[in-house]
Amino acid sequence: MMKLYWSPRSRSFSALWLMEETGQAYERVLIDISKGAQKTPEYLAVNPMGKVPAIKDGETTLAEAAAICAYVAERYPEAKLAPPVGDPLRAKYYYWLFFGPGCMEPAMVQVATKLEMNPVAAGWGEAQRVYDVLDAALAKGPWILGESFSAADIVIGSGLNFAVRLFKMIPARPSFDAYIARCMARPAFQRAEKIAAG
Ligand SMILES: N[C@@H](CCC(=O)N[C@@H](CS)C(=O)NCC(=O)O)C(=O)O
Repeated sequence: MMKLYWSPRSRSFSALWLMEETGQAYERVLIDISKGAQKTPEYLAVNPMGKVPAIKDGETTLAEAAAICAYVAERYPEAKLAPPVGDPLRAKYYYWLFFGPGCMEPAMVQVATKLEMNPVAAGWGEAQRVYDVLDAALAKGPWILGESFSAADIVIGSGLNFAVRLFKMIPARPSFDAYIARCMARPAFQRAEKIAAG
């Protein structure tokens, strides 16, 4: 059974939501980051970055929420969390999986810390443009790839839920609010929220 290392009220939420979407049994291992459990030698052997989430599948360990989304989606194809290889949607699926940690997350941190960056040097450019691009992509919906929900929605939906709804780090927009509401309506999201609340 796959193990998920997680901590309440953290970025582990996306991995919890993901595992709940698979419908597969998994074991949750609490790594309480408020108590420093992420820096023990045992946990650093799982994720040398000392961050949650991480997973263990047999002898394989993996961290980074978006990488976990990509891996688990392929591990459990019956959950239909990724367009199959050869499907034209696969390109956009990769785009949004990488857009999360590559553009959305650093833009959020930049806005929260009021850090001035040269937009040409910053890989995510300008935070405003990141939100405009997301806004345009989500305007139609219901999901980031259109009709089909995928693990990319777990990456993008968790990020927007965190930045817009929970921490109000970036201004709400109608497309963001509607998308977050659709994510929140999913039973797997609701189960993950219950677990993540600790
Ligand atoms: N890039 C990582 C970030 C994970 C991360 O920052 N996790 C935070 C919790 S939200 C953490 O483990 N912090 C504990 C620490 O840094 O000591 C991912 O996307 O999974």
